[in-house]
Amino acid sequence: MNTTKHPGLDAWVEEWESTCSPARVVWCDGSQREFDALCRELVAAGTLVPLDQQTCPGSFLARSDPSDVARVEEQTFICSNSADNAGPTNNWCDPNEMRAKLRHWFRGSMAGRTMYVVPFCMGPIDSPFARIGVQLTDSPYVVVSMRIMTRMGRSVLEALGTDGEFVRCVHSVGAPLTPGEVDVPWPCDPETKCIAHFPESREIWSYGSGYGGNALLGKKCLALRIASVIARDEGWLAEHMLILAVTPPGRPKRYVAAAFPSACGKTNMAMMVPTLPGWRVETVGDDIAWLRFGDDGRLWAVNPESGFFGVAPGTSIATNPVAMATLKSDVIFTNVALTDDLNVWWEGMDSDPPPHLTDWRGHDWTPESHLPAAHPNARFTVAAAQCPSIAPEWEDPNGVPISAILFGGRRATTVPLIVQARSWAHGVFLASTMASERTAAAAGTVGEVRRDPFAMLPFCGYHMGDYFAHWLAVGALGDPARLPALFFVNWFRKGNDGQFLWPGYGENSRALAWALGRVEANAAAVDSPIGYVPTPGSLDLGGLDLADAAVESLLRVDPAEWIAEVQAIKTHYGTFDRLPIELREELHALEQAFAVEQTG
Ligand code: GTP
Ligand code: SPV
Ligand code: MN
Repeated sequence: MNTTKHPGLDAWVEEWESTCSPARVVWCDGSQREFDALCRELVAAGTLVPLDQQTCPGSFLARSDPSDVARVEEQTFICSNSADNAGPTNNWCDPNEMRAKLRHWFRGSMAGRTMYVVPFCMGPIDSPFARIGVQLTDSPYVVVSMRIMTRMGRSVLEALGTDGEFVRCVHSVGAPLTPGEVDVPWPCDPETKCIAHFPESREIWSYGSGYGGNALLGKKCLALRIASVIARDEGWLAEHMLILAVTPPGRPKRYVAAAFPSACGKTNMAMMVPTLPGWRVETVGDDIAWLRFGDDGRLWAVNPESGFFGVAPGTSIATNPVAMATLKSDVIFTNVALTDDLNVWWEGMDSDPPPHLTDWRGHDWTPESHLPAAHPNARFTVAAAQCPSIAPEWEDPNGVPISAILFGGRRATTVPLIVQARSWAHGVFLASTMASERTAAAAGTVGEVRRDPFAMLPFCGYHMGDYFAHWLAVGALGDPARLPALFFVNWFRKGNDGQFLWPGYGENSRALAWALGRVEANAAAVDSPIGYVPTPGSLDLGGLDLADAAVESLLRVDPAEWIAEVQAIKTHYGTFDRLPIELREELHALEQAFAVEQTG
């Protein structure tokens, strides 16, 4: 067996080898050659289907097991030493109990398979933000995905040296092979899955799933759940945010981060093509941001990932041409539909589907079929470097300085297009009340409104009340003049006809422009009980065919809706045993403001 210069790493790999009993162990070097060889093996195994090499060079389609299509929040655990530290929004299990249970499941779980050792780095390897992980996995699909999504391979082992720290990540699809057994294209454990995090020892143990955030452990598990704990301890922030650069005509470039829940528009916004003439948006990251203070007192952000694992359905030339251009080659598509000429298709790509497709389950599909051809959580995995709008500075080891942070979810009612918080604490309050209609990104009922504070409900590795306190503390450390301005946004408000009031996508540049106008202190606003709302005249709506009534509805702070919202926020806050007093005060002030408005 290959051994490194790092005895701690070697010993850990040996320990898991003896638990999981793989047929062999392979140390990944991260080379193109290794990637190509793994893709060939995956094609031979039926996991990957090569797409047409003229139209989609270097691209493949994978179809998952129907039981394994999204993150499994019910089976995701924060195993902190004390249940109190996981808080009311996380599943908790005693770490010793969880270790014993999972050890038992992992015993022999890799039989007949290869155990890959995947050293990876989140953040540019030369960045002070960078964090190293090593993932053991028996899924070659995960290995090739990790090579796209993270900086992976030999250079990471070199950076680790003889005693460098790394997050220990163990992953098995939970499908051991008996001698002579024929493998299936997407091995997993259809019944039993468990994603366990041990925040104190910085470990991740994932069993039974090969899909997305359950299995690519650098992403949600390390860069959000474990990193949020490290960030709390060290005074920085690990967030479910996109990062973009925006350059208005004749004005300097600025950087904006935005937290939206899963499948609520981060990838789209990060790749936005502004409809405002002369404006330019460049992409820094589409899902995760790590933010910390620079020496200049501003908050600087890096994207810890090196690829996009983006939602396919709804992506089209009309909605996201930059993503479509990014997907020209070298993509791993998962759970999209396949055309008869080996191209991909999904709902929302074209107005008319082709007459025949193979759907995400591998079945024949025609436009008469009742089920979607692509799974609603079908995704593409692609290198960020091949995105035409990628900002040249996206890998800057120091990150980029953030001028504004937007928070938003999918709300058919109540929440206006954009509101600016009055202060950092008020912004923390608004973000703590965020809610969104559930999407297909996680198992559960799509459409139901749930509170998703900071878009971090499924991703905070500790007590959400402490997380709010941490945000307040970060704000208190900063110079208010240098902190990013905070905004609450909603692209998804609907009219009485049930249709979206706002066209979204590139038109969101109009809200972005107003936010920059507020940062630069020249955009007008109305002081409403929930914060500063644009005056209709302060939003640049030139060239947009939008009725005055629609604009009024989009910007409306409806007292009846907000009085109901205040009650819903009280219920939400009632679930927290630890809630910073400042947030209760903000809620009280909001309730009072509406009471005064009603009587006054
Ligand atoms: P995760 O990767 O799950 O964290 O999601 P995300 O926040 O990056 O979501 P993404 O940008 O992939 O968008 C998900 C869905 O929302 C897609 O179907 C988009 O077409 C749709 N969407 C994105 N932006 C807008 C918008 O401005 N308006 C409307 N109506 N839909 C949007
Ligand atoms: C999300 O669900 O927010 C994602 C996809 O970005 S996954 O990596 O599967 O969590
Ligand atoms: Mn996400």
